[in-house]
Amino acid sequence: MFTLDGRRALVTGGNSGIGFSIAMSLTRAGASTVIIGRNNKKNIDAANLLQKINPLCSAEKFDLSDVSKIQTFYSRLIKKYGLFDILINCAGATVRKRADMIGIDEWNNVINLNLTSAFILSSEWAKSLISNNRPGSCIMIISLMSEAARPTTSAYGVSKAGLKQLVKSLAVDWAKFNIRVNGIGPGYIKTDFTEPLYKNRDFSRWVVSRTPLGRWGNPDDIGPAAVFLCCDDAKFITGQTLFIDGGWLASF
Ligand code: GCO
Repeated sequence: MFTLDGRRALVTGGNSGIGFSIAMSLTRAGASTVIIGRNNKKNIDAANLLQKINPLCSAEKFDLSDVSKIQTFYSRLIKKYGLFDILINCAGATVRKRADMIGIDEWNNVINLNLTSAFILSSEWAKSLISNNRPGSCIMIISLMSEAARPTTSAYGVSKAGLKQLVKSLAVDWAKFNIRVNGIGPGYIKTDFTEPLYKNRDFSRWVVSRTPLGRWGNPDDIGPAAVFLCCDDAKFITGQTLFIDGGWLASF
């Protein structure tokens, strides 16, 4: 059960944190995984770790917020690696400022990377599968901020709420091609991304007391769910978002 033997996976934001945990889990389950990241050194370090499990794993440097270049980038990618059965959209950014302090460029940057790039890349990915009559599984990485707001999360939360609806829209559009689209909504997870949050003692204590399971999450809490959603045992699951949040959304 829960095998991804022989599958090819693409993970954006895959060189650290949640993306890397997912890349590792997919690879351990049998997939050959290509990660996309902006930082060359982090890409190489992550790819080295993945290659210890599967030598076919690899990393590609690309900035997904450059949305007009995604189409060309993706066609280059499939010429090099072949089609991808699995796509994980994990690349993301935030601007932690009160709404009236956010500049238009900062807003656009978050929406572009978190939402628009995921839409364009997923569309290119689906097109390549549809024209080759191949099934596929895509996962969007959402957030608690698609459901609830905290001060300083407006751009980020709007992008994630959009992404959660995109999961449903794409799932419905592509179901007839046996292309499934689901979301994973991580709770508060300790990564580079949340470092400013967990290094803040008051905030960190708030997370622990607010989370029924009583702790911050780790990236390793996320990877296995991606394996499950992508494998054939989940073949009737599409359009769903699974929150992995220690019970955060279930309590108030
Ligand atoms: C932020 C956000 C993120 C996540 C949170 C819950 O300020 O960057 O709140 O940290 O959304 O981890 O999913």
